[in-house]
Amino acid sequence: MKLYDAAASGNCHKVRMMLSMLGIEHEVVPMNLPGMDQKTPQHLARNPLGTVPVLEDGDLTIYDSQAILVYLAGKYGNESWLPADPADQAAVQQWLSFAVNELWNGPAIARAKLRFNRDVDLPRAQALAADVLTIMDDRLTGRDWLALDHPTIADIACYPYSALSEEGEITLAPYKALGAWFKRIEALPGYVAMPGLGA
Ligand SMILES: N[C@@H](CCC(=O)N[C@@H](CS)C(=O)NCC(=O)O)C(=O)O
Repeated sequence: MKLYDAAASGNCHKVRMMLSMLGIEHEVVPMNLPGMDQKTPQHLARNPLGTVPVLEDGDLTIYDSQAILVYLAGKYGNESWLPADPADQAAVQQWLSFAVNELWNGPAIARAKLRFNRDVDLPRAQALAADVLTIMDDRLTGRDWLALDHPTIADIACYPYSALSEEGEITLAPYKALGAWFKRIEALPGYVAMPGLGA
C-alpha cells in the first residue's frame, strides 16, 4: 500500500494515524506541496483535484482523507471503527462531513493563512473556528467520543485540524472537554504524532 503524503497536512495525518492504529504496512511517498508535486500529470492521474492524501492499494486509488478512512476501516478494521448499523453510520458520517466543511473552513483555513500564508480571510476563519470548537466541546461534554460510545473514524477525521487550532492563533484553553478528548485520542494504541500535535 502506498500513501502520497505531506508531513504538515492534517488531512494526511488522519490517514497516517489510521494506518498505524490498524497496523497496516505501507510506503509513504512524500510530496512537496510548495514545489507543486501534487499538480504533476502523474499525480493528477491519481487525483484530478491535485491534492493529498492519496492512497493506492493494489489497483485501487482513493483520494480524500474521509474516503480513505472509510476504506481502511471497512477493509482492514473491525466493525467498531465504522459500524454496519445505518443509524451508527449516519452518526459517523455527520462528523466526517463536519471535518470537511466546518473544521476545514474554520481552524484549518486560519492555520493555512498563518503557517502557509494562504490568501484567505483570517478573521472570518477564526470566528468560524470558535463556533466549530464550541460545537465540538458541547458535544464532548459528558461523553468520551464524537459519534458513538467508542472511538470511530469520526474521531480520527476531526482530530488534526481541531487539535492544530493554535497554529491558527485560536486558543484552545476554554475548551476543556475538547482538551480531554485530544488526550484520549493521543492515548489510543498506534497513535502517531505530527509536528504541533501529541507527544
Ligand atoms: N477534502 C480533502 C482535502 C485535500 C486537501 O486539500 N489537501 C491539501 C493538503 S491538507 C492539499 O493537497 N493542498 C495542495 C493544493 O491544494 O494544491 C481531503 O480530506 O483529503
